[in-house]
Amino acid sequence: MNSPMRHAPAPDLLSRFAAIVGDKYAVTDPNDLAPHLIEGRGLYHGRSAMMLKPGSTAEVAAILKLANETRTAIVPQGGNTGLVGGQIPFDGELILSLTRLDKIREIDVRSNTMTCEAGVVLQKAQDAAAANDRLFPLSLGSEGSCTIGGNLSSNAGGTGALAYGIARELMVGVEVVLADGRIMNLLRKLKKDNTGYDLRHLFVGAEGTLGVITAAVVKLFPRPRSVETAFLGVPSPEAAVKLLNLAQSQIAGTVTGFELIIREIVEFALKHGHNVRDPLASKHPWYVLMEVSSQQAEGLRDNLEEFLGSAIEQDLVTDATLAANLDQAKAFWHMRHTLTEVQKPEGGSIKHDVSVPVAEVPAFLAEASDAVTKLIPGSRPVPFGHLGDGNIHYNVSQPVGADKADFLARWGDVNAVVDKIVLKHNGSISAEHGIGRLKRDTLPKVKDPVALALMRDFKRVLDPNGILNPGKVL
Ligand code: 2HG
Ligand code: ZN
Repeated sequence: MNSPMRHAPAPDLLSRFAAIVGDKYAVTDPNDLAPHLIEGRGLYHGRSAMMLKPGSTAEVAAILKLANETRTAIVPQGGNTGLVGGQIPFDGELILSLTRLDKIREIDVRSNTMTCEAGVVLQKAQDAAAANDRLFPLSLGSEGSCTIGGNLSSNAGGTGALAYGIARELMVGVEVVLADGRIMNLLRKLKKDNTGYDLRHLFVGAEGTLGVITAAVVKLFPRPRSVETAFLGVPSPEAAVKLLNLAQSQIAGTVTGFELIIREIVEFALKHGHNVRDPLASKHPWYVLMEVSSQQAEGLRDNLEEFLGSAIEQDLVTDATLAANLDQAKAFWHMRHTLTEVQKPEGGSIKHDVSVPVAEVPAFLAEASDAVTKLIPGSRPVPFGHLGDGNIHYNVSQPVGADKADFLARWGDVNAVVDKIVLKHNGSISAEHGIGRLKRDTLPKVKDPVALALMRDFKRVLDPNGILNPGKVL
């Protein structure tokens, strides 16, 4: 594969790119570029001479055509909320911001589909679906700023995946601009379309390395007529798994959320979060935030109360509080979504976004905590995550009073210990955040070698000049 340009493009080339979008949308002011060069965790700082903000798919196509002809590397960016550095220009690549492609092109309530451009903010998509009495169920902590294009490119998971599926499963059709500027229009609304290779899924989860997603058709669902939310104290992850299985088989409604949270990170939230209150009167080692939804307007609360009564009898739940109203339910979710932020004031945090089969989660948690605290005495594992998907954010905070840089220097060591346990349990080292730059060097150690070779082949075919998000994933 040819290497793309690693140095800043010459001024006359930058002018040619700027001419495609117009000067107003070719950002070069360092102050305006700055927020696009760093990511939320502050792990990476990139550099770039220009951010292009195209206003149409045709402009994206023109940009990629020129980039391909001139071997200019491009990093696509949506809301810049990615957690593995996939959206950061590490070597002076031009940033291709999709945020101006922010139109919802169509909501088809009878086919239950919505056609969104890549830059539509997730919350706007959710709100538009709700305004049409439909549900778009993708839900993430960053939903106020992440975009549909980024969600699909990173194959986001989030809290609704348990019932409704991950981003890949919510995508029905897609429009992609290829590295050479060709536009591939697969914007169909069809569940069944058996016309040869299904190319749509190549671009979902590819983190912008195979093409640039400019629009997508996503699935809509009927809006639940009743939703109940409960915050539960549970004695152990083992009890939480049993509770999940019981809920899935017993409740006459769908379990639409099942988040496991360790007490220690609830303490972080109480200490550092805004408007966070301890949801239960006494402390519990673990919590489950559970949501159930039904198409019946009546009866769900009674079902849930009855279910929790029997769960308490079976010692699966030690204390429970049901949201009395929508505001309280929002407060529970607010606490859940604040968990990433509240780790920051506690100093360095070494992250693992991993998955194991649901049944293996308790063993994984016990083994990982044992190994990590042996490796770094005093380090504080604060696991939480989407138990219903076997997806745990196995984050480890630095020992109190330790030096942050010294602790973060152990990132690789801690990852190695945790990843080994993940693999032992037939899990994945990246459940929902992707590979990006963060896990690029780990991927070859864990991926089936034939699959990895095929991934490289696809990359060569689709991006022979290596201009699309170089150095990410592969
Ligand atoms: C979440 O589930 C996100 O809140 C981020 O995936 C988790 O902080 C993290 O590692
Ligand atoms: Zn998550």
